[in-house]
Amino acid sequence: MAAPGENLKINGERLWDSLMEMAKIGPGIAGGNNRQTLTDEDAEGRALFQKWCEEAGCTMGLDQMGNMFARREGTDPDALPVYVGSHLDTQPTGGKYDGVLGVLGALEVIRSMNDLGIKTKHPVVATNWTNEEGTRFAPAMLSSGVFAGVHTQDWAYEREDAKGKTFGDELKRIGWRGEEEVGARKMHAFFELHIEQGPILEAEGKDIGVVTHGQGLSWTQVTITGKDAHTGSTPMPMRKNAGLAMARVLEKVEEIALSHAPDAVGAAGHIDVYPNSRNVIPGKVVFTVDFRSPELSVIEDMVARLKTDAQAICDEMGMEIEFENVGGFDPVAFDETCVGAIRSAAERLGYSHRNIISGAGHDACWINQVAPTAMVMCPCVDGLSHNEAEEISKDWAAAGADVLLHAVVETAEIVE
Ligand code: HGY
Ligand code: MN
Ligand code: MN
Repeated sequence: MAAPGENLKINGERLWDSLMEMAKIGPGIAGGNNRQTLTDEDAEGRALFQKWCEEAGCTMGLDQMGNMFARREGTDPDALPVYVGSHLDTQPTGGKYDGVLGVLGALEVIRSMNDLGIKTKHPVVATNWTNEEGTRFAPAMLSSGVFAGVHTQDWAYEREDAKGKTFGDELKRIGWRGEEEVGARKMHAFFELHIEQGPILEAEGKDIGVVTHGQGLSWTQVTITGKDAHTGSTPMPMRKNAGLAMARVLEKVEEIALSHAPDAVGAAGHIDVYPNSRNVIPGKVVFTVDFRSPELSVIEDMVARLKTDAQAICDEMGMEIEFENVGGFDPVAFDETCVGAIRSAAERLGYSHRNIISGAGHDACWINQVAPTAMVMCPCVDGLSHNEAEEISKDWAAAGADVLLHAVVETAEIVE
């Protein structure tokens, strides 16, 4: 396939302006974003994305999980499209770029193709996947998972948030449930631009991460049941303090992850304490242990040891414990041809680059099961993400989108 000339570049100012415009929707309290999935703010962001896509001449498709597909026609309407995108939903204390850079980077690719008068054989489709974060409705990457056949749509629709609202009801409430069958669309390839969400690229002074693999993850929800009691009048030996048991289990989580240093990681980000009253000993705690590693055998070992060690702690303290897997996926190896297109684009454009394994999960990890898929990453300041202070530079964003443009246009086959 003909490769684009090195002079083909996106419009970095326009991309940055679009990022800043989208960041105004669902603002956080410290300069980032709180645009959680299926909220009114999510709906507002979707409408803005659709408006911009239609202004760029795209036609918008919408499936029954609310996944958005903005199609730019190719010269061969029967050719399978090249999809490119990420997610617009954010963490409650999220940054302005996690996911959003990939969706608006995809839009910028289409806008630049229009400016440059580029024709391709394959159509190009800018994509927004619903509920990548999995914060409000677990698990993460829910809708790309349904698209890839990993989850059923009925199961996804029944996912409940902390207030007992279901995914299906909320999707209908915000008016973004489409009619298209989820997964019916077939792809020639899928590309995702994403911030690294880690410190490697910035520390090494690299502009581009060529993502060869994504590490796997496992989310185990743990419920420990002790006994509510008065924090003042209950003698220490008589207590069944579920909060204390959790603290001992979380110490084990740290120990287990460190035993597989340097690649494995482990923590609990979701913790609910009941009744969560200042003068009541917690009778119940529910928390989710997030283990990750590039090696499946390591993930399996960490989860097994969590269960053994946590059960022993609760047996000794006379408490009940339950485990439930609430999400996860095996480590992924991305498509070598697509990864090659990313790497040769970075070389052609003169951007410094290195191979990298994604520490975070992405929609690309599921789409990799149904289409040739690859990711391109840009650095982020101090490797910080899932924090309102998440920051990137305009140049990093532009370099990532330039590489995305080249990989997409090459894969979609330029028509002279
Ligand atoms: O959990 C993840 O890795 C992604 O950010 N949702
Ligand atoms: Mn993301
Ligand atoms: Mn995220």
